[in-house]
Amino acid sequence: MFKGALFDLDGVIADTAVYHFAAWRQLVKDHFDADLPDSLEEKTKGVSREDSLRVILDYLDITVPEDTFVALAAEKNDAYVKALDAVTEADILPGITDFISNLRDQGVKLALASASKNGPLILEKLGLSDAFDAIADPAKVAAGKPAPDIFIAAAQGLGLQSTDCIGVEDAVAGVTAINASGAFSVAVGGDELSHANLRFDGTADLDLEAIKAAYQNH
Ligand code: B16
Ligand code: MG
Repeated sequence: MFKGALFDLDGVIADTAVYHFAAWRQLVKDHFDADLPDSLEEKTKGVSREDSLRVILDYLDITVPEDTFVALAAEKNDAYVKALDAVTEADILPGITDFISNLRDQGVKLALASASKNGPLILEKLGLSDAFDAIADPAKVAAGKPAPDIFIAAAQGLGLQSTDCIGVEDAVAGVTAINASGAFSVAVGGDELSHANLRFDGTADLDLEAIKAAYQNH
C-alpha cells in the first residue's frame, strides 16, 4: 500500500483552469488585440506562469523585453487572483471530497504538488487547508513540470520516498512529471494521458480500491 498521495490542484481538486485561461485570453486581447485558440489551453495546463506566457508569446510569434514579460505575467496573475474571489467549497471537483477523506481514513498522508504559487490561497478558499500534511512550494524547485521536482519535493514534505506515493494529475506535463519522480501516476482525463500508470475519465471516477490494486501490481 502507498503511504502518500501527491495532488495536483488545478484540474484535479478544483477547476481553476478556466480562470487561468480566461485571464490569459483577456491579457492577450488587451495587449495584442489577438485571440487564443482553445487548443492552447492544454499546453498551458500544469506548467508555470512564466512557461505558460512563453507558450502564448511563441504562438503569437511575439518577442517582448524582459521587463514587459515580467509585467505581463504579473498582470495575468492579478486578474487570476481577482477571479479566485468567486471560488468556494462548491468548486471542489466531483468525487474529490470523498476521495480525500477515504485516503485519510486509510492513513495516507496528503501533499499538494501544484505548479501554482496560489495553491495555499486556493486550498483555503476550498476549505481544504487542514486536509493536507504538506504543500510543496513551486517557487523553491529548480524546474517546473514536466520535470519531477515538485512531486519529489511534495513526497519529501511528507517524509516519504516518491516510490511510496501516488500522484494525481490532469495534465500531460504533470503525468510526465509524476512518472519521472518514481511515484505511481493516476490521471484524470482523456486519452492524451495514456502515459499514466492508471487513468480515469474524470475525478468522479477515482476509485481507491482500483488504485490500491494497480499500485500493488506495479
Ligand atoms: P500560478 P497545477 C498550474 O496548476 C496550472 O495548471 C497552470 O495553468 C498555471 O500556469 C500554473 O499552475 C501556475 O499557476 O500562476 O497561479 O502560479 O495544475 O499544477 O495545480
Ligand atoms: Mg493540473
